[in-house]
Amino acid sequence: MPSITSITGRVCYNSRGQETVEIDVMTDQKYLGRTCAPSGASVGKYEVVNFPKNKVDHALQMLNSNINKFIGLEASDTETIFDTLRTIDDTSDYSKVGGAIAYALSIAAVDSAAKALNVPMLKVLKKNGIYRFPIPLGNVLGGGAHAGPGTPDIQEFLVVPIGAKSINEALRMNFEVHRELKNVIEHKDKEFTYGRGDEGAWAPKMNDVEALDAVEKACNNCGFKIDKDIAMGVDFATSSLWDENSKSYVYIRSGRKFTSARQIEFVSNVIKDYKLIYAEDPVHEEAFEDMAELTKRFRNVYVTGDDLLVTNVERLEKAKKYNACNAAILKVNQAGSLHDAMDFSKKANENNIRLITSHRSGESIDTHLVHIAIATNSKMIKSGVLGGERISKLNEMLRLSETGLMDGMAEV
Ligand code: 2PG
Ligand code: MG
Repeated sequence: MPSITSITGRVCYNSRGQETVEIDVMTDQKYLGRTCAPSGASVGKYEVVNFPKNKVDHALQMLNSNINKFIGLEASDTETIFDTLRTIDDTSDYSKVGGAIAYALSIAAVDSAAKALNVPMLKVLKKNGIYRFPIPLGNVLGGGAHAGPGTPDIQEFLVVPIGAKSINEALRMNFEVHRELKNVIEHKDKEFTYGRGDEGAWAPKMNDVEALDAVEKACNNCGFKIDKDIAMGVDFATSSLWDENSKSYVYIRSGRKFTSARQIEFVSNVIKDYKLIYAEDPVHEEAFEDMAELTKRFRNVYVTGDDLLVTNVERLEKAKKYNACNAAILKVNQAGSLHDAMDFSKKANENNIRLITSHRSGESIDTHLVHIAIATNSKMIKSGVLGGERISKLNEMLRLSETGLMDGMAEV
């Protein structure tokens, strides 16, 4: 069994050029596992702390003074690594060591174990059974916390290639829509600069409805039948819009202000008008009852909790009590270590809450996300469309399609 022989941490940069940590875990003195911690721009209130006291250096000091505790541990044993992390940091939000260290260390360990065992990482996380590709959600147009003034208030307009028979076809469909969307936007706005947001989605001067229309038009222009070949999805990311003082959703760019009831009607109309298959965080992170109302209204839609759940088992249990959602985002760095996230995925799967494994807007070129998505039986994966840090994950799925391990696409 591969055991950890050395650990090295360093300061690195994410795709937004922000400081983060990268950790190397060496197993049996020769198998290198390496992981860089990502970070979000629209961060849920209940996510774990990324860096203690907001300082990357502080996180690395915490790592360096505790490395010995991890030497000799079995690298594939996510639970023992979690237990050991917990001897250093017993806070519920990883505020002593930082979620970034918990994330990078726990994933790098499994990465090195996979190399030592000479198997793809997904095999270490899920030893046997059926492996299916999650449907790649293509973020083709964006605004909110991921783009600048003039762009939509809504964060992500997504396409879901539901009719694709293979991962390659699914990726091609997403690229095609992204490409055609550029023409659609340019037609409407002659001064379009081809600007893109943090995740590679187009960031045009448009309001939310114009953006929805543009994505729909791009799908049609590509010859894709909406609801059959491709479907639309939206990450409303409404915790960024919610104003606790006035108890309303403030759409600053379009100058609208919605009560909770009006927000539910707005989302319902968007779901119906654009036949959405996917609606993420349509109401803010504390609005369990409003989420439940939407889940009740739209049983065939992935009513998905991201900031609502923050990959946290207790929040999932609360959501279950309210019947608040039928799908959940899985972001390892919201939870801390890989074991925390695997535990969450197990509970979600047991409760028929469908999983969508997701990147963060500030990413690295790491590809572990894909293995985690497959090993957790995720139905979909959010990893963007364009940009090296997005493409790295998409290409990893193509490589995996050559292994003979994979059994087609997940059924949505
Ligand atoms: C989201 C994510 C990823 P961020 O809200 O789902 O798309 O964004 O990483 O900025 O939280
Ligand atoms: Mg989200």
